[in-house]
Amino acid sequence: MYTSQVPLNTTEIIKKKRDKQTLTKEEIHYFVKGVTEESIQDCQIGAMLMAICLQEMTKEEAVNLTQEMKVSGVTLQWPKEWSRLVVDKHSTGGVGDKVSLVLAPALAACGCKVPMISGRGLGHTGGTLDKLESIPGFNIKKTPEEMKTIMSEVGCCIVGQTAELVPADKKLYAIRNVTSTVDSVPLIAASIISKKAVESLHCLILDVKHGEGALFKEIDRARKLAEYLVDVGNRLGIRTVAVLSKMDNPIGRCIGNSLEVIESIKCLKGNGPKDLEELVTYLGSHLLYLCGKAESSEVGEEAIKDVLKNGTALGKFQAMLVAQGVTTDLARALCQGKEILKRARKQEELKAEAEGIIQAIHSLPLAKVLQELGAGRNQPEEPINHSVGIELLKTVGDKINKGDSWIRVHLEDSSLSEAQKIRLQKSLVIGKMFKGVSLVTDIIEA
Ligand code: IUR
Repeated sequence: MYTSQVPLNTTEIIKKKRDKQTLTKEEIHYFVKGVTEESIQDCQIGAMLMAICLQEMTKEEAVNLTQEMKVSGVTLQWPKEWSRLVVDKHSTGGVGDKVSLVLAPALAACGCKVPMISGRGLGHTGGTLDKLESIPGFNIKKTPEEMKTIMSEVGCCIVGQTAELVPADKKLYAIRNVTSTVDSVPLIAASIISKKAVESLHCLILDVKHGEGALFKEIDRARKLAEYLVDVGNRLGIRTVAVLSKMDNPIGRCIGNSLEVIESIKCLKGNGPKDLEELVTYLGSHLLYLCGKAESSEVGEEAIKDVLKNGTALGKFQAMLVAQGVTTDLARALCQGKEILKRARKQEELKAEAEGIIQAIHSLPLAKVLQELGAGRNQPEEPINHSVGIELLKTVGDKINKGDSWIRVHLEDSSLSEAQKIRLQKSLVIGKMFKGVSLVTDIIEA
């Protein structure tokens, strides 16, 4: 219950934050309630977000904001016997990042429960929901009761946010997008952790990316965000750790929705690209250790590698597809590797202009060209073409000869323009020597 000496007033609360004062729990409650009930104006929300962005928040304020956002809608409830098993992962987004499609079923195969609420892509980053929607019949809309049934029968589901889940975030995120207030650390933390907190998680692992294709390019800013997220997550009662990982080169060899599903299935059969498998194994092993399913992260690593090799993770993926609306025959054929997903009408390959060893393939120009070709959206809710994508025929560390095809672009109607070809060619960096590097740069624990 909240009691106040003086009636609360939105204008005064904005002024207080503008003047760098600390907001009370009561004031934050009043603001978030006003956002959820639409009793305060959008211009006031925008002003408050800008004040937070410029003046920041104390950790206490950020925790209160996260908690209030969490309770702005319903919280998912699970049977008591699952209390230590419910886990999830969140990534700050990257190019070719299909880790969730592999990790959720792999964790379910290890006995965890994974109620993953995911998002759509915006701008150059892809979204897990868009990837899954390239599979005919896949339904991202599930009620809490339906989620419970799927979690009970399969162990994992990947669904979209609904109007009942963290409605305050939906409104705040939309306004952040048009007020240049997206990259505020307390606002990012409140947005991400509130959505994970409604899943009633025991453990959470965060993959915080840094590098040219990431939200924060500099590792120091990514580290600050990771530490903040870990602290807020733990203060909300979720055992949270974060991993810092590089987002310079695309993850895996495929970018684009349906191509990424096909690559994920390869990884679920133990034949995925090395970097994707490295990330899935690293994140999964630490989560298994965190929730007590493995005695150490090394034991967890073996468990994840086993379920990718012995077919149980693939079985969970197939069962999840069926539970979420895909026909049994189609899910089986897709998992058997049959060509089920719609292909784009054209394919164009580009050839290397020099010889040597590939040092880097810059992810950002690739993702931006794909967005122009219709694989990504400029506005929320805009339709996208799931078949448009890129296959890397060569990858970082490979030897390449002049004239070798290194990239295959799948596109629908138009051809690549000369300017697009130049941007793609410039993303390929060829040199003489190559030292292999790990994707994961650090782990941040409470
Ligand atoms: N993803 C979220 O769920 N919230 C955010 O603020 C960002 C990414 I940035």
